[in-house]
Amino acid sequence: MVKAVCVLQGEVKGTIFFEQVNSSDPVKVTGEVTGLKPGLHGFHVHEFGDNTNGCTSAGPHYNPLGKDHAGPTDADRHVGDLGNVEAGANGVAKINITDKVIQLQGAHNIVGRTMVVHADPDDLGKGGHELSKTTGNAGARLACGVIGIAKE
Ligand SMILES: [Cu+2]
Ligand SMILES: [Zn+2]
Repeated sequence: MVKAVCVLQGEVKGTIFFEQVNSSDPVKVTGEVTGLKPGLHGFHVHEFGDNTNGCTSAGPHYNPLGKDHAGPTDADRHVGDLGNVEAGANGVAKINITDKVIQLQGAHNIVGRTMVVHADPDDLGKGGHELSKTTGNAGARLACGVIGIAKE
């Protein structure tokens, strides 16, 4: 079992937990983000674990295979494409995602990269906007944090 954790800091706050048993198993992503506008917010792993100039320094979506941006269930997607989280009327998004593409070990390891939550919905590559195929047109980076190795 490999465990990782990410503390999101910025205009909103959150803590995200990651778990993977073996490299062939899906990764479980749990946790919550608070202080959001109700509705959908893009949620991605970005390439760099660099927050020196805020969330901007995290670079683009983690995309080691050079694919177009898409949704988490699409066959062709960025490794970092986890889709959206949804905040309720209280501004809290509870996260409970199982993903078969991100990894906590091996080739597509996301440990050391940055998790970002966005101001707007991710259109999953289907919005027809000029940014749909790169970012899902998810807008500003509200909060981010580097994914690190968890204590246990
Ligand atoms: Cu993003
Ligand atoms: Zn993407």
